[in-house]
Amino acid sequence: MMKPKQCRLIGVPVQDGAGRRGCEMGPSAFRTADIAGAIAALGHGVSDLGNVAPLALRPPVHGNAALKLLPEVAGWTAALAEAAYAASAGPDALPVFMGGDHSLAAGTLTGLARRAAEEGRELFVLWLDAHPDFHTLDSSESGNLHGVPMAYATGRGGFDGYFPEAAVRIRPENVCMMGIRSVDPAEGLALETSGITVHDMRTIDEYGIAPLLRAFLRKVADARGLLHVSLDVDFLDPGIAPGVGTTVPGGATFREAHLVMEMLHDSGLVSSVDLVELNPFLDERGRTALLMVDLLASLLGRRVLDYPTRSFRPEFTA
Ligand code: B3U
Ligand code: MN
Ligand code: MN
Repeated sequence: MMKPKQCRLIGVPVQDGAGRRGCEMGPSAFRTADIAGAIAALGHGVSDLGNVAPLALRPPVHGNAALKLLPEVAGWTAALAEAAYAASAGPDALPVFMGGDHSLAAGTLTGLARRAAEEGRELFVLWLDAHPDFHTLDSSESGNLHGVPMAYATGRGGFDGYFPEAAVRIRPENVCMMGIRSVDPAEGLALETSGITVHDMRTIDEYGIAPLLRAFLRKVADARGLLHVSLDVDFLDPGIAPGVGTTVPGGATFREAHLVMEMLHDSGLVSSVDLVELNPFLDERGRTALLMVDLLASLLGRRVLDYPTRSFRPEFTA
């Protein structure tokens, strides 16, 4: 069970890492969907720290001519690493980063890893996404930098001099990806030997999402780790979450996604969250923003049934 938290909302209106414009409207859509009210209704503290602004950096021109807006994304990364470090201070802190495209995770992951190391803990990451975002600056073909944050945060080479130097890298063995169903060849090759746990949709179909997640949560608990959840809208099936620039068929269902969030709540392990890739310009009457807020609410303890019939669950009767 999750204890009452001090939730800190941080808007990250970055769209420079995505191939389509619109993610800069994400933080406004989350606020319009009353993300703060949903959190407060669950008994947690909530404060809105406003939006982060990027630093102005001038990294050298990179040899990969496809890369788009590298100085801008590097500037966001530097600002976010500091913001994430600051917002994660205190035993009950739970920062929620409202994106913004997924390039923001380059900053949040490294800032949170630094915080964890300072507390003598390790950061674990549950990466819920259709994509692994495991490109290096050299291997990206689209040039969209929302495709690189996991490579950067786990210390893959080639970022030196272009992105801010990361004080602490995340151990690939501490990362679990779920929902993966769109992987470029260079990413697939690198993932294979990376040590990252990758549960693609085929694995989820075959085993069910619950036992896969349960195994990872046990690992986090055994290590007394901190757990960051990075939720990309395209983890979800486009049929329920159309408000995203990169729709990939065959995503997580409404039921799978809520179950993940409920299990995360029950684990009591989550210490920070990214909500990324929401593109309100492509959404239908706010339904994707509202669904993302509902998923966050499940993660923070909202439940449908709250009486003893829940004990029919096997782990209660065994
Ligand atoms: N791997 C592709 C596609 C992609 C990655 N992340 C998103 N799309 N959202 C790329 O562009 O690097
Ligand atoms: Mn992503
Ligand atoms: Mn994605």
